[in-house]
Amino acid sequence: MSKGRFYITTPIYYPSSKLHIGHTYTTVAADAMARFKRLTGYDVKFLTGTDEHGQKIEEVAKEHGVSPKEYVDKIVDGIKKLWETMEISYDIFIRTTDEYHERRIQQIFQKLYEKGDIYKSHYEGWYCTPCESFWTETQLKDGKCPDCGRDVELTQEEAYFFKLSKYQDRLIKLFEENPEFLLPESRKNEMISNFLKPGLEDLCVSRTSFDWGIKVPFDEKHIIYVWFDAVCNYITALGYPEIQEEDYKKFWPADVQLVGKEIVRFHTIIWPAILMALDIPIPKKVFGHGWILLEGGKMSKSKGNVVDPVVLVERYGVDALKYFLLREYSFGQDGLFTNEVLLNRINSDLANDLGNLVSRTIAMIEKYNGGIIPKPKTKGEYDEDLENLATSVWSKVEERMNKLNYSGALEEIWKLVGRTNKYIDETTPWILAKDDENKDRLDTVLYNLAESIRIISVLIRPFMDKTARKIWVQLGIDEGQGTGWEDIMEFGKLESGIKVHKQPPLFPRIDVQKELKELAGNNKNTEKNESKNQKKENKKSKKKKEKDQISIDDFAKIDLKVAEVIEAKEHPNADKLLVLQLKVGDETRQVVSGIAEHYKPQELVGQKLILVANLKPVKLRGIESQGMILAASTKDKLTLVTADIESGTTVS
Ligand code: ME8
Repeated sequence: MSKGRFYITTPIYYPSSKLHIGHTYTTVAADAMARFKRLTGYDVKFLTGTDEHGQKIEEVAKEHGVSPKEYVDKIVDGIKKLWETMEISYDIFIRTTDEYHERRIQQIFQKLYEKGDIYKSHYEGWYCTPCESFWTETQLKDGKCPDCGRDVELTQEEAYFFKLSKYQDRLIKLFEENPEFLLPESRKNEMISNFLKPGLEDLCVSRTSFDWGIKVPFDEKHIIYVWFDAVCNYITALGYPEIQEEDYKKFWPADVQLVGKEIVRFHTIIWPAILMALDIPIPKKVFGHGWILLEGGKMSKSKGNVVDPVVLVERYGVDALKYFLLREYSFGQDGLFTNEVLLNRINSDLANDLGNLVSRTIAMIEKYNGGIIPKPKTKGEYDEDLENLATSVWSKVEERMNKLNYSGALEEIWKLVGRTNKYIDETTPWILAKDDENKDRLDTVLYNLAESIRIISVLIRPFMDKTARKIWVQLGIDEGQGTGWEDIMEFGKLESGIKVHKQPPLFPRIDVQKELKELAGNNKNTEKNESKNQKKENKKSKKKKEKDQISIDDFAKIDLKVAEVIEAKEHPNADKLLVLQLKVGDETRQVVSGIAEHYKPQELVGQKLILVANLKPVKLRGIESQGMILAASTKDKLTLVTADIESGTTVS
């Protein structure tokens, strides 16, 4: 009987041509949890997918000379293949370009607009394209994106806003009343002190300066902000808002949402606020895991310091890699990856501890009992200790897994691996085998070893499914013969009389020095390829730069005029905007400008500024702006360009 339902999600991945080991960390962790919950009797839904819209994708596709859809289609196939290689047992793979998702996002947007939680206004601020994030001037760090440290662009456009500020108090309450909502604890403090306490601003949720996204249903010039579209995947994948029976009803709210620490803000502030606005429940838990770092920082393609999971899987097998990732690092914290740490961990825990235990036991059953698992007979010292541990590990694993403490869960399992190895040394079967009088005791020892290995094989199923199955082959059992979770609460379930099958070692021992050299050689080849790629990229970007250059004719299209401020007032609906009346020769122009934080209205009267006079008029928060004035901006200061020349003069 099912213990209930369990919904777990990973973030949806940006279609990047090469996902690295850091990306696989989130899916490997989610996969182990999904398998664990299935094994322990839950009805599980495990969601992953791809986040395919946005400016970044549009730009990359352009560089490749293909349409964004052509570009993502190819890459998404590669991502699905990677998850196949990594044996990721997802139930749903959502693409944000799936027709059903796009339709449901429009329905959600419409719903919030009708409710008044989305409204039209004007955005003026900074945008980080690689992170697809909006930032205010004060949030920037040394003028760069505070998340990734890269350049940001000044963005000014008419846009729809989501009333995030309206949900500030409810969000603070959510954190206060649900200590388990965001884990680990340190991330919660970060969200409260960095974002919630300073005060939330409404969030810009539409863009007009590019096309690749889902159209705002009632204003097709706008596309929906990619993060709004992306976070809502967790519910559109279940049918919301169209089909609220079946999956949505059964699986929402999510039990656990796994995310990397850099996107916790989107998942614990913006995402719950959208859910509050929709009047639907908040996920039970968001876990912000740490980063896998290389010397020199976080892995990233632009830094060229990535580790390819496929290379590691080809050399050491998928189970070794999954085990390593979950055992070596504490899930909430950052951890440093080196080949040496990986190889040593495989050798010590997998080749030595587990691999040797299985091969020694099978070899002894072959040698001392003709390959047949004997019936246990004479009890002896050490048996009880082994049995007690073997039948209690499952509850410790459950406890650790429910806290997403993967490393701790594996540590508990390896206590049993170690105890069983020690049991061999204590009972010395090779000495018992020398004397027929000890045959009954030898039978018990061999049985207990095989039984303990059966229990270990079930315990490792969520983490290393293939290895568990390989152990069953060696023990001569099939799935269903003592391989379920409930079968490890009792010692003695393994049938006697079964024939064992010796197989090659589960994890061959690695010659670390030799392997390190080969991996370094591999890297050099990759570096060579990468430097080739870099050259290609440079060529491409040179071409792009050339393409980005404009001709004198293009420039001549811009009509710049000297304009004198004859009146300046605060905008009635926006703190950051001023409304200026400008004299341009004989004409008067009204311009709305985002300079209120830098200039007081009275300072401006009489100043002669440079106006882009032939810009199409737009309404900014309800007031028409007939042009734009030029300003130079440094990190935190904005200075208007002035000219002591008669108003109306053309600047060229
Ligand atoms: O963030 N170590 O997608 P993504 C650990 N599309 N985890 C890492 C990592 C590293 N070195 N590098 C990446 C996005 N990750 C958005 C999500 S969800 C509505 C939208 C993790 O492809 C990262 O933290 O950049 C994130 O959890 C996942 O890989 C996908 O990252």
